[in-house]
Amino acid sequence: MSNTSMSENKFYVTTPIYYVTAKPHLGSLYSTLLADVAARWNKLRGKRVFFLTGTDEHGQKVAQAAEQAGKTPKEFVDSFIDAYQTAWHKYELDYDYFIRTTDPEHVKAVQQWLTQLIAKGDIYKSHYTGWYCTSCETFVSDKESETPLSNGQGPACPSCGRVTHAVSEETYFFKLSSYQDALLKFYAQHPDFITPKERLNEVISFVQSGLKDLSISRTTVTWGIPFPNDAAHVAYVWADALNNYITAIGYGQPGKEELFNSWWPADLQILGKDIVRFHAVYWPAFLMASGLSLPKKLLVHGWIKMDKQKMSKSLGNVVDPIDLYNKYGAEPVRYYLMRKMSITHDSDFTIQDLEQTITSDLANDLGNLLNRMVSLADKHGVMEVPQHKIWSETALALRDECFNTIQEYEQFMQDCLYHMALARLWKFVNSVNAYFHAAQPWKMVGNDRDAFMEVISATCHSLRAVAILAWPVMPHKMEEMLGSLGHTFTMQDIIENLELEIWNEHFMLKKIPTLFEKPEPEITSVTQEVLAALEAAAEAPATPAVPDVVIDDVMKMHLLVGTIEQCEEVPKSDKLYKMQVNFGASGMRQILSGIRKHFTPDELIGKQAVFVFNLKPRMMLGLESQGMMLLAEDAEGKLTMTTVARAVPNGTRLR
Ligand code: ME8
Ligand code: MG
Repeated sequence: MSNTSMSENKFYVTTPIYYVTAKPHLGSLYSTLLADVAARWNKLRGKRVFFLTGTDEHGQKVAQAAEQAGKTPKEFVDSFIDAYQTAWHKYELDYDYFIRTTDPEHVKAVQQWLTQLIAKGDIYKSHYTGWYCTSCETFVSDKESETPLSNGQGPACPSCGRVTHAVSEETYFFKLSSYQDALLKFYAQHPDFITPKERLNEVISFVQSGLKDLSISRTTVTWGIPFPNDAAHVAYVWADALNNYITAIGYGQPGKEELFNSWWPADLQILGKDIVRFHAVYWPAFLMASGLSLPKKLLVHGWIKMDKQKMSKSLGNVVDPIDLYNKYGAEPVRYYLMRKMSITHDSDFTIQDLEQTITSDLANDLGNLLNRMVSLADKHGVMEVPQHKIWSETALALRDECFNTIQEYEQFMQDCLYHMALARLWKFVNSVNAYFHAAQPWKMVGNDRDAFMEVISATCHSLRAVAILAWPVMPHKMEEMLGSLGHTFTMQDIIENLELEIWNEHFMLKKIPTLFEKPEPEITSVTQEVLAALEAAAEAPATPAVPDVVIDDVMKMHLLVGTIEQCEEVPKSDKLYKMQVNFGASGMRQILSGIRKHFTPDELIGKQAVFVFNLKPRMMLGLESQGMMLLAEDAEGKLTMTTVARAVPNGTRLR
């Protein structure tokens, strides 16, 4: 294999390495998950993948936190590593290497890097006077700062707003200023270096405004990599940390040159918008000084916010990924973060939104569709679905939609716009739902077997495409879904095959346990509102025409939320529908309702509505009705379903 084809066929992705001052939180999970999705997506494209993550363990910030905890810095950082690795394993973050900047290989390689740059004249010794923000581990120049405060404290850090402190010490400088032109030339020649583009413009104007040499050593900090031949200095933490991206793949380590050359340059480096300058200015300049190529792309994402503030270890307003894992499982949370956090902007995290997304996108739209299709096939004894030969117009339209989805999804994934990719894919999931309901296969089975099998086969093909496309985001769930279709997941050129596919697969259906459970809500605002209204009604002065009830009367009635799973016309009646309603733990019920003039089955199937669950069963045209659907009638006699403002588990009782 030639060098070029080897490098085209590899994908090296990195995450920031996190300061180990606390356990990981949802923000650190998010960056690492982005890398995992990118890694898996590229595996699916047949690439050789290396995925690196790790921890940033030196510097003043970590040393201070350790001191506050009453531990030595090394004891302190060691105490968190397990929490990181455990969280990443639970979330199926399949990294190839976890680097710690206290690893001896890294320490030695950084020292060698410094020696080399000193010899080259890119590092020189002088004196630094200015401001320092420990939280950002960054020097703040007078140019960037407001007028210093008089009480000895420095101006606010332009990045995080915290107070900076004065620093005046002997230091080694890196000749950043001499790379200004080369950097500007590089940005101009590589307009795609940073995604999204706005961030590149910010970087360009920062560099154009003039670069000063960068202090890269500290004498007032001892927790760091000792400078070669000058033990009074330790490496500035960013000069140490940024190099992890090359030391992890063997840079500066004898015998590992080939390994290094097979992975470098990185194809994708993921980071939050808080650390753009370090990655887009200092890091490329360091690489230029060492004569190394620059990374191909930086993906800069926005922040996850809680109550409008950036979620962060320093603020402490964090969500523990382990709590979410215990309650919802790894893959629903992965889906939520990829679907709802828009990569280019800041996004708010709320539990309500997470639960709502799991219920609607995963449990209802996808899980229910698979379950309904397989149950229907099972009911009619056709678990083996042969190749379908001649497709009808409607099925061909769905197939076209499937092809378009694959192409558009692929483009979004290549551009790292994962939230857009999933939004596009779920539009297709909804098309499949609409197709399935409109086709009404449960009606066909008696009279048109071939049409019935076509609907099952088209749905299987569609779900198979969804499973493969969504695999980077929910690997195990999608493998389970494929298993239910009788297929096994393989990594062999799978996207390319999908693109060529003419829907000639054979399926062997298998019932599987519910793919996505709906989250159990604590107590919903809906039920609280209903309760309040009932109480208010019970207390309000009665109007003469309406008899009083007391709360005991109200509580006699069991009003339950259920999902209408099936809906068929009752023969010999022009009014009645026969519905199968799912009440979760309270079981399935057959309920008849005279609403045919008002709704099509499509408008009912898959919807949640409110039912009187303990109404005495009644016979209607020889069929038993085991409950009653509640409806609202307007002045013109038009009926509307009563439903809940957001999805709740089936069987939830209104009180
Ligand atoms: O900056 N939303 O480490 P760090 C989204 N050690 N992403 C978030 C986030 C949030 N609320 N909070 C943190 C450092 N992140 C350095 C990096 S790299 C050589 C050295 C993510 O622990 C995001 O990727 O402060 C951010 O850039 C990174 O964690 C910062 O982690
Ligand atoms: Mg930070």
